[in-house]
Amino acid sequence: MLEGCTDWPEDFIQRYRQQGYWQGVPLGQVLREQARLTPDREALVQDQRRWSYAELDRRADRLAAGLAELGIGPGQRVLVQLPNIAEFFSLMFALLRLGAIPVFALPAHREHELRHLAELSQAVAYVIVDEHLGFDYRPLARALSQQVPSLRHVLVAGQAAEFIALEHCAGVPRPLPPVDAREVAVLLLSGGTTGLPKLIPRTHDDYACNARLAARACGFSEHTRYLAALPVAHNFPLASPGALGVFGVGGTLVLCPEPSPDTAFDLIERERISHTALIPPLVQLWLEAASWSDHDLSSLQWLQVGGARLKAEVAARIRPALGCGLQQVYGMAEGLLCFTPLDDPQERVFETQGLPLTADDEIRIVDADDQPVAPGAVGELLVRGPYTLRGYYRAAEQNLRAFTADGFYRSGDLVRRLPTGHLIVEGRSKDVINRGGEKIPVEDIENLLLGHPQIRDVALVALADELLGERSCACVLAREPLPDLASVNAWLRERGLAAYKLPDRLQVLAQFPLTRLGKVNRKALAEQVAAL
Ligand code: AMP
Ligand code: DBH
Repeated sequence: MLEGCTDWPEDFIQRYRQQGYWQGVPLGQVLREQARLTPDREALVQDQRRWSYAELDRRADRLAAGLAELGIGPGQRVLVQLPNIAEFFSLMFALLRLGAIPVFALPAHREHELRHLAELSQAVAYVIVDEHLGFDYRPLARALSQQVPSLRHVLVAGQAAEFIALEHCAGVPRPLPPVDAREVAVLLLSGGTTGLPKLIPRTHDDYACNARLAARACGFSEHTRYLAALPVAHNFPLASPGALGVFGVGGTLVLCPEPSPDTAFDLIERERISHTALIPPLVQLWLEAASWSDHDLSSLQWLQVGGARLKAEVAARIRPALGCGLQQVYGMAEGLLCFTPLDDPQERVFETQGLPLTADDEIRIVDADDQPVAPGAVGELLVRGPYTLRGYYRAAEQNLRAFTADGFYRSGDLVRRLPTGHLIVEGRSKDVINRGGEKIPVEDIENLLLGHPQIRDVALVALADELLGERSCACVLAREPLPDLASVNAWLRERGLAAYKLPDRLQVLAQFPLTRLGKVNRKALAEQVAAL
């Protein structure tokens, strides 16, 4: 296995193979097989572009040959930062066929996150789009290639400037060395429990299992027309079941450039979309828009919602407003996926985050001493299974804390389990703010803010928010002249922080409430600030 990754123990490997979770088929081959079965069926649609399975397959092969000519090969990491465009998929399959490993950054990430990802992964190439939603990625690539010596190439979808145009990077397809399905296929980003994002190795075997079984749980078939409204670099629309789930059954993926109701409703109507996936704040936006829109949304069968807790009142409004069923999804890029079954009674769909995908997702719900809580009580969810990681990439020290000695991943989520096995997410123990599904690693932002000349000390806390569930408030002890939110956020932006991580509020205080041990009492602090 790739250096810096933790493999499953041999007895688990045998078991997951025997039980058919791991099928020994590399992800590049999944597309090949579908292209053989249904060459002319529409694989993906973006704007005016429509690629059949045969076309996607061919493009991936040509691009793989072009990348090989640049010297990109097995085991090398490539930092990929692309929005929802067709090239995301020709590139992903090209890399998978080469055995090269994409590291999927989100389009919203900026220099602060990207430098860290490039350095940690020692990426040899960085792939961007020229511009998306008014942001030009080329200056970012210039800065990054100067700062990170491992980066040898920058490839650009669109106008390449001094870099290599992705469309010119094509060669004559040739046989490539076989890819081992037990190897790492992709590196996904963790929402973070501490500090900067960690990298999650997902093998061909485990990620194919993830997508295939999720597609089954969601009723995907060759008739599925899935709208990717969330950024496809994220595990939810990428493989849970998302794009990979669609490609595995010969359905059609329709790419949406951004998730506003205007854009998405046009595509749902035009493309007769059957399934899509959203985070909770977008659900509320879509529900409002649907009440005055005259779009025909009648093709929509299922809306999957995950990433943060969905309020039951909002859940209940989905069918009346959008005319489709709701499926709740509780997932993590680290692995475990839970779905409410399609035939579950309404109250369980509204009130729970579903059942684990497989019988071999071993779930433990434990107290602070790692002891199982009483049935039905709230505790931290630990998980082990055929598609849940055993260790973060190059993170030996953090892994000691993030995993138990017997290989369970500590999710940091507080959950309880109903007698039916359904899980309900009640909160979290990890230091992350969940801003409507977008995860903000508290420690990383605090560390940055401590470098601000006017800030003596800082604690980033979550405040309740009607739309987002939570928003972030930077509580600071400050020097004169006292800083304000606009100037602090401008300062953070200059440091290249992704916009969704900027504090929503800044509160200057004279002192922090402390615990008896003298640490900042975050709970008391959040309550104090919420009451101001
Ligand atoms: P990430 O680490 O970015 O993959 O985010 C995964 C985390 O998102 C989980 O550990 C949960 O904290 C949160 N999450 C995902 N889906 C849900 C959901 N349906 N309800 C509540 N929290 C969720
Ligand atoms: O929040 C997540 O990371 C998430 C949510 C729903 C996820 O990774 C998934 C489904 O696969």
